[in-house]
Amino acid sequence: MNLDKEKIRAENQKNSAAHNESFDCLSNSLTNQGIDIASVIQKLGEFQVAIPSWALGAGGTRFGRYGFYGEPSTLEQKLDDVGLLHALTQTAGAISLHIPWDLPEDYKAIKERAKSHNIIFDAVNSNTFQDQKTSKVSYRYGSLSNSSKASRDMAVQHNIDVIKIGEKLGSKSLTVWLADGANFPGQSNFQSALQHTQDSLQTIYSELPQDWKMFIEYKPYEPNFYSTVIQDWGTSFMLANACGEKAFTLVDLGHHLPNTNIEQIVSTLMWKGKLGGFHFNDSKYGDDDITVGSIKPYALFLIFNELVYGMMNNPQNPPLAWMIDASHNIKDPLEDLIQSLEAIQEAYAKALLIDRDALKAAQLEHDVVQCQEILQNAYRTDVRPLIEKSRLDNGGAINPLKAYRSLQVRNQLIMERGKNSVASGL
Ligand code: LRH
Ligand code: MN
Repeated sequence: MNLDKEKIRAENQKNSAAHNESFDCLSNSLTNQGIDIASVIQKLGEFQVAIPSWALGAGGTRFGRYGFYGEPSTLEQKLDDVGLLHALTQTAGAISLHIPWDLPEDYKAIKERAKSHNIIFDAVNSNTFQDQKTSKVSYRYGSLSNSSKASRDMAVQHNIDVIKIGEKLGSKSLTVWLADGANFPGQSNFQSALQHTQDSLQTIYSELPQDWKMFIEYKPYEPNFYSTVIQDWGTSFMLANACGEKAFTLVDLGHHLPNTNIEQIVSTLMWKGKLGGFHFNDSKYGDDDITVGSIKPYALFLIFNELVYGMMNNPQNPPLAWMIDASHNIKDPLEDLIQSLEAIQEAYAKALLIDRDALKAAQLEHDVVQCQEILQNAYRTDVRPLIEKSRLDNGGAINPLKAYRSLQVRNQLIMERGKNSVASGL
């Protein structure tokens, strides 16, 4: 299914009066504060988030799965769905594939399909947390960290195969997340597990093309519930340094113990030039993988405050990979992703409005109250007219969710794909 620009333009007609009014009001007040809104709108337009190929259908939990009708059951259909999101939001210009869930068959056709939707292939993700039917050995007790050399070799080879697949698609980065760990004290030797992991990652790294990056994703627990080999940012940072300058830490927002100060982790990694990218989502308890900004929008704003500061002051940190990592249990996956993209743009736009000179002055004067006032003045600004303008300028919908519903996109997908199509992934 394609969403042609004409249909989107017609939808925008319905919302343009309200948009123009709120935009004029906001741009006057921001311009009076000396803010260059044209550069804010441009930065929003340039901000492209990769959509996870594993989050275009209903995920489900161990307690069950409630399917969504019209799910994409092929990689082609997944590319079409990301194309829909990008047509409406103009900020979803990439897809992140998970191998083998999304193993391309016809590379030429897949690349043409992506091109037809103006989307590129962002990081490719390896999967050494599930045994494949063809597997000769198992990942039951780990992959890159496994005491069994056969399991380590299989996992290393899989990552090298994933790089080759990514190269054929034009991707420029590999994301490695390991479920490796233990469920009980005494089950594994922490040091040998870490040594095996470091050696295995260095072997994979030695196969990384010159212009590629390797992202090492950390997580404190699940599916192992006593220890995880790459449990926190420090371990990922240490392993990235052990590999080399093309290896970086990937921050998945859901991979932190309660009340972790994630914005300080982001700041530290950018200072060291080792922040590779993000998996955006939100959570109240564990790795809930729910809609970005649906639980802790202020925390997301504080993270973007450090990101904007880092992008202005840390040339040692390369451009970041922005990706969503979500799982949908109760919302239409495309509506959920539209809401996540909106929340990301909102946090970024608010962070771009922070008066950094005034904040620096207040910090140096230890005017703690003023520091908070400066941050919250930006946070309290309703930036939606700026995001709408950025979409409008790039041919998107002023209000993607309204347009998605008004154009009956889900019903059309059901007519095309039927009620029983199931998407691979989480
Ligand atoms: C692990 C994770 C990782 C992916 C998986 C789908 O929790 O965040 O990024 O491989 O989800
Ligand atoms: Mn993730």
